[in-house]
Amino acid sequence: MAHQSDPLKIKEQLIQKYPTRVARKRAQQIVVNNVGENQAVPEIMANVRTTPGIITQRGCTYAGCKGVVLGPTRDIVNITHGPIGCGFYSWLTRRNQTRPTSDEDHNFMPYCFSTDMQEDQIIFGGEKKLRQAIQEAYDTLKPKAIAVFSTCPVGLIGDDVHAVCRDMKEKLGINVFGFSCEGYKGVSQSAGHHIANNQLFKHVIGRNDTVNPHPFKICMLGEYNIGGDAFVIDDILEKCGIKMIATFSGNSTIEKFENAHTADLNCVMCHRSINYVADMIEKKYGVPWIKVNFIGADSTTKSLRKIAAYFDNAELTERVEKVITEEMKAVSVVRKDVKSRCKGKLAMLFVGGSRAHHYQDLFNEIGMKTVAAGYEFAHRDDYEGRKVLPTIQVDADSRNIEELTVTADPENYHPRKTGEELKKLNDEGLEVKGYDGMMPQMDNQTLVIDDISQHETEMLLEIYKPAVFCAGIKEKFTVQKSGVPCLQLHSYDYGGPFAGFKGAINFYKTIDRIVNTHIWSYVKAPWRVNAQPLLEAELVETN
Ligand code: CFM
Repeated sequence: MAHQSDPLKIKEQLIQKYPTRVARKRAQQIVVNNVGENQAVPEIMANVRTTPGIITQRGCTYAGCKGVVLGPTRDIVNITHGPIGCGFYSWLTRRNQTRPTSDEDHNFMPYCFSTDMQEDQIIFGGEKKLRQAIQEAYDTLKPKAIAVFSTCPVGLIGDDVHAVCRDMKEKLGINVFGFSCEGYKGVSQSAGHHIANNQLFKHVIGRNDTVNPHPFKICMLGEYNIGGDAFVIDDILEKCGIKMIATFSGNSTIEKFENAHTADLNCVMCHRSINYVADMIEKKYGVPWIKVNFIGADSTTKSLRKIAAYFDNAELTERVEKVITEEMKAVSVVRKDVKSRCKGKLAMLFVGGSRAHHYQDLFNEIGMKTVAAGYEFAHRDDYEGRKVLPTIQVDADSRNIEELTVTADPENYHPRKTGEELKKLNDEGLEVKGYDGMMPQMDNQTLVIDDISQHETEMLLEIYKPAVFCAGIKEKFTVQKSGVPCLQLHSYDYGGPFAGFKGAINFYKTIDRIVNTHIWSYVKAPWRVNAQPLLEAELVETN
């Protein structure tokens, strides 16, 4: 296929082979970017069901709840109530790291807990076995908290996990709570994030009101410590003199969650997975939130300055600037060198619900161009910006997820800033409670594709031949068989961290190695090596 540069034509090509109805739907999920005045961008269809038969890269609701949001917390025993496969396949595959503070500190992450549901439970109910599993976990490990995650069959047979959790909480005297995060509950893992957020808010956040006297207290929301990213961010903040009360949920503990509402500012890193917690904490406790991004050295600089601007303290600002200057020295040297070899090369990013946006900053820093990008399961606001929230139509699938009604806490609602102060910050350019989304930052004429299919991926690779394709384990090897290197941006393959200044240097070097090696031009898929097909079949007509 000849290289074409008209993205509209390429869009047509991508959907050309689909049946009419499928093509019509995909046409709304594939958009040629066009940034207008006030950062207006075209509308994209997102967070809708994948058409059956299309190979999607999405995960399930259980994965979003158990794997993504709660998985990185080391001292909660997370029990999967369901068949063993659900537990097994969500067992540390995400490379979320943790660092217990001492040998006494619990760390259950290397374990996989499951009720191992069998036919017997499917037919006669699984509540008894769940009760036993909770008891056994308690007797063996004496954890501070136990969480229970429902898988598809649990919802189908109607086990009441919440009633079991309530009983066991009373019996054992520790926090036991459940999640109705059956895999089919939403159109993707995104529903699982929302369910996780709700239950954390209901059962955990706000249980410990002790206020740390530190003047600059923040929480980091939506940073899951993949490949050690949260460690890097923690180090930077510590150098700057900023106190981290809790991270949701990289390297976290249940005690940190319980105390999270005492921070003075929430910094939202992954907007998609955790903006609900940020909103609810603001409503109940008066803690404002800002969007940050620690992926990219320039983005890290910007985010640190945002935090400093919020606290508006001369000493803090000075310290932050000092850290930035020091760290940027090493960054600039490597960046310049790597840029000389990577400039102008093409990148594509199809990842989750925030990284396809954040990592474009890193590519920009070394002069690479993102020609196509998209999320697997994000919503329109992650593409077009939070300003579109009021115009998003709530469909039956979204209505399926509980929307908590949150009001100001009679005792613990303390607005950290007055309305006037917040307005002043906004006027000065520090957008509180805002997120512009991916599209306004992308060039015009680039392709934005929601929930990309395997077929479209293969077409894009053939048309653009990008220098690197960023995705996950499901795509990795088919992409590489087409002669294009694939960097996993979920797990970072075996590498990382990529966050902060040190992570940026690591990323530049990783990309340099990937896009400047020649081996990819020698790769030929087996079916392209042999002129003759390896297998042949004949259509036999039967009556
Ligand atoms: Fe947020 Fe994530 Fe992501 Fe996500 Fe994920 Fe992930 Fe991701 Mo994989 S919480 S939306 S559900 S940044 S596991 S750490 S890499 S798809 S882009």
